[in-house]
Amino acid sequence: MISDKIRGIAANFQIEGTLKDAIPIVQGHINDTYRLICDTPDGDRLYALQAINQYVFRQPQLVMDNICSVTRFLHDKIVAAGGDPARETLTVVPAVDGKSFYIDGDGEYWRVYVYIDGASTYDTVQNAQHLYNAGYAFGRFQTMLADFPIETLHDTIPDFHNTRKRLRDLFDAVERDACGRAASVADEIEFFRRREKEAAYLLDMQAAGLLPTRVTHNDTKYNNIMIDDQTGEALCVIDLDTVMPGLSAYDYGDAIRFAASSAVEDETDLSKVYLDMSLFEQFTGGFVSAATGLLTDTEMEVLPWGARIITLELASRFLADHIDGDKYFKIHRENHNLDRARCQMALVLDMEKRFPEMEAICRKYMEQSRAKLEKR
Ligand code: GN1
Ligand code: MG
Repeated sequence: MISDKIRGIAANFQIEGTLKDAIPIVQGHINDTYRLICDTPDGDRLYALQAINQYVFRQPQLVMDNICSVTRFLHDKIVAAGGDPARETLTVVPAVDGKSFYIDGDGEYWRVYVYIDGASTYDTVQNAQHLYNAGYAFGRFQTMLADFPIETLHDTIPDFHNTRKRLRDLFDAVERDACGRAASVADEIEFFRRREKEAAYLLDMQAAGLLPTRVTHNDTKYNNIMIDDQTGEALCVIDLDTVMPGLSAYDYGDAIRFAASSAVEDETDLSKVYLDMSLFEQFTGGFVSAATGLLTDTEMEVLPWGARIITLELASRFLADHIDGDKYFKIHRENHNLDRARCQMALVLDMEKRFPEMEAICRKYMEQSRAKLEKR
């Protein structure tokens, strides 16, 4: 069943064939997505239709500008390398008027991508090789964008990974206490007060010129990688909404936070939540090997900090949203954002415990892949 609304919206895009189905797909905490199936003489054509969440993205046209310029750039690089751009990067399908989005009667912004067929996303890691490949793909994503004109990117969510400010935002939410929830999470709030200084560690290094600002993805969850059903290769990095100038350690770290955790992001049994070191190792091996030659020594050295701080940051964002009344992240049950915050806090605690081990693993792969590069 296709609703009249979705049919009307789809008609405003340059899609091929006749729309025969529109299936809602549950994906991410932010945007609403449908898979469109269109009948053409050459068989079905698949598309992803998405409503851009305007509470999160205040200027959707700037998000689309970034996505269009980045995917065009990647397209050309992939072609030059002899790859298949239709499967290895997102392709924006223009609206009938040529724009990269369509605004419906309610003022909602919609966009369409070519749906990449024969590949899947996963919420949990199916096998170690997939994870190595995902690490490689996120590392390569940065490498491919190393010479992208960074000054042309819009800051679509200002201070997105400004961890110092994220913690301050949490403390402001506590002050406002919009729903009267702050008192019940006093211990959690204290957890962040004790970590205020280290939250700014990487930002301070960036400000001091010790870490370069790169074109980064900024939302490197494992389910933002499409894995080829046949080969198991990490085919395509998706969800480019937050491509912005950022720190490579945060891209690495956010992927570790999600994929190398022993548990799902909202696990309520905290005894199940820890950093799985064998998953950590797999992802790190892939990422470091793709990023060697690009990342500086200092960037490599701080990768474990990226994981620890980005996990702390997201925990603070979930807790702030819980205190504010669940306005930002979609929730599926009562206290969902609080559960998510507690789970991420448990992961931070475990990373603190295992930190020397994390550093040793990163160092090992850095040395290995540097030796390989020198031999060539
Ligand atoms: C959101 O798009 P999605 O749902 O994967 C969020 C990320 C968080 C993530 C946590 C724009 O990402 O920053 O890390 O949830 N995206 C935005 O699962 O805020
Ligand atoms: Mg996203």
